[in-house]
Amino acid sequence: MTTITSTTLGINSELLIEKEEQFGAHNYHPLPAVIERGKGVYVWDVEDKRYYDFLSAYSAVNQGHCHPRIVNALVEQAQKLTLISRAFYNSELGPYEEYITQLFGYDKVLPMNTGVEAVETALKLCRKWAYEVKGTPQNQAKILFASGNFHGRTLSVISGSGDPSSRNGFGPYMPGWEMVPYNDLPALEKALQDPHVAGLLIEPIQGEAGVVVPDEHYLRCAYGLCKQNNVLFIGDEIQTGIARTGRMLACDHYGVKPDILILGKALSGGVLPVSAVLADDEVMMCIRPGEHGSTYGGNPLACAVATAALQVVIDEKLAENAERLGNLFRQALRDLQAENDLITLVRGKGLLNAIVINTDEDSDLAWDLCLRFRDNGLLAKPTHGNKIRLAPPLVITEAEIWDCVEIIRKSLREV
Ligand code: IF1
Repeated sequence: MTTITSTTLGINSELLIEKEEQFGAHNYHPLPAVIERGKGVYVWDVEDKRYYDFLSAYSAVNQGHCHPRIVNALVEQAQKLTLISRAFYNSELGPYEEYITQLFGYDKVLPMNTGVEAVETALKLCRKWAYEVKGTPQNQAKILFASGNFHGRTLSVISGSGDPSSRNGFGPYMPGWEMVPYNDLPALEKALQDPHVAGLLIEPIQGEAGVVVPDEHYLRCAYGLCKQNNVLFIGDEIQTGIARTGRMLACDHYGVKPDILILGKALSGGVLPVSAVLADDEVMMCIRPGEHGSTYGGNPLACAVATAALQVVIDEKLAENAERLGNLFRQALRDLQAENDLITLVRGKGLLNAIVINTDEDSDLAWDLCLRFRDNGLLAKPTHGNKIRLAPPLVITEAEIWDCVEIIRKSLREV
């Protein structure tokens, strides 16, 4: 593990990091930067040093930090009613449900809070649909997970993960999940021959794997294979959705409409945990009162915030901005790659991008490069050792992109 050393880290930062080390569980290894406030694409640390945020809380703050319209919706609703539970109706839920279902084109929505809860909800829905509609014998339903996936941290979801650090030491695992290789149509076709397969859970672009974009026809054909075999295509757009990749959904690039759509993260603009599962009646009506729920799911605060967060994405044309600036940014990164042999690969879509660094996964080089980025005023973090995700808030301007390209160029020279 790399030691925390820096020329720019102030005394307050050092003290606050020590507190987290001492009193917090060590389930993370953060890059040493202690952030106190944010506005748009910028965040400031406790010493008031300003950074571009190129992680965007894993794409939860697509709308930029502390977007005034979203914060305003939060504050106004917080002064009226925050939580009543689903034991009663509330004034915000119906209008939000109408808005989000019409926006994405589904009959119904089931509101949850964190991303992984929405994934769990989708998996439960898929099993219920298998038994009630597809006619799968009880307890025989299988759901396919893709290799390299990341869908969250619950026991059931890690049971479908191939990543040893997510999975090892937490058994026994949930039965009924099967792994198929990502971006491999023949393997999928073979797996779908099993008549007990009820669903395919898939990220259209794999985030945690290091922004892995599948072949152009993969998702369209995977969707087609699911249809042929009466299997639900379950799209996890928690990270790729809400304009991040240059369309409202990453699936929109490929002309695919998931049977079950899972949203989270930027659905709230990073203000509070809000997630959602969308599906048509044939699937959603398989769940009846008492069979699923959550204390906070569909709370009025979340509904007000999510409505504002989605409106901001549309009104500020963030998908268009992500598409245009993403193309510019990837080209600039490829130019950097040409002049510097530290970068072996540039990949992504819209403003969800990653560079692969020319080392193995155990090397500290990507981490050291991220420390340089930080010292030069840009925050990003390595994934799987040698990949760095570069995903700024979608409100970033072209001038700011060029400024960041300069920071990256400078840091590459220094490392
Ligand atoms: C952490 C990764 C990103 C997700 C997809 C479900 C969830 C996530 C496609 C669960 C969450 C987060 C969680 C975060 C790190 C982060 C992540 F690197 F681990 F994979 F974004 F790339 N589906 N992803 O990406 O959502 O329950 O967390 O709200 O610290 O674990 P959640």
